[in-house]
Amino acid sequence: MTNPDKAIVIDPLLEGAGLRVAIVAARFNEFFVGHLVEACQRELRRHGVSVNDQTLVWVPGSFELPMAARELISSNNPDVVICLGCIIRGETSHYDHVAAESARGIAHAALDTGTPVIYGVVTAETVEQAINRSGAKAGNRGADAAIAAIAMSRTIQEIRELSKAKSP
Ligand code: INI
Repeated sequence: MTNPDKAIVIDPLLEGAGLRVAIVAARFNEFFVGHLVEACQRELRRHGVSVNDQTLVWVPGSFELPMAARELISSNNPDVVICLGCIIRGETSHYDHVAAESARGIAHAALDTGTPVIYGVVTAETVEQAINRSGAKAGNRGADAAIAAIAMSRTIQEIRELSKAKSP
């Protein structure tokens, strides 16, 4: 029911039970991505996402993350897809192309399909930065991605409920 004195606020609890979550992980720099996957799965379970509701798909590199995310959405209809990868700068411009296309592709996958797609890709200038962002000094991007996935899927669900409640 609408209350004229109160703004409608959508700020859902991080409740994972019942959510169907697909993880797409890039094998390139697998040493780091493995740590992201483990932390992501642990965090999903900690928030109630059943192991039976989780799918894990490996792709060759971060460049391939968007295509697999889109395919999972069209064939499996998950509540959310989490993309995990690790891109480390080398001596050529390759890093820039892979980093730009994976970020752009992940954003488009979400915007074009209406299913949240979470960007859990570590982009690092050095191996040390990659170590720190995959579980050492600067947290773990995989765990952060799990939280973002639950938050976004619940938020999108609640926004959709809102528009249903408003329609005549
Ligand atoms: N893929 C990554 O995930 N991380 C990298 O650091 C990386 N570098 O630096 O090359 C990388 N390249 C592979 C790329 O993602 C594709 O798999 C490949 O180009 C085939 O399409």
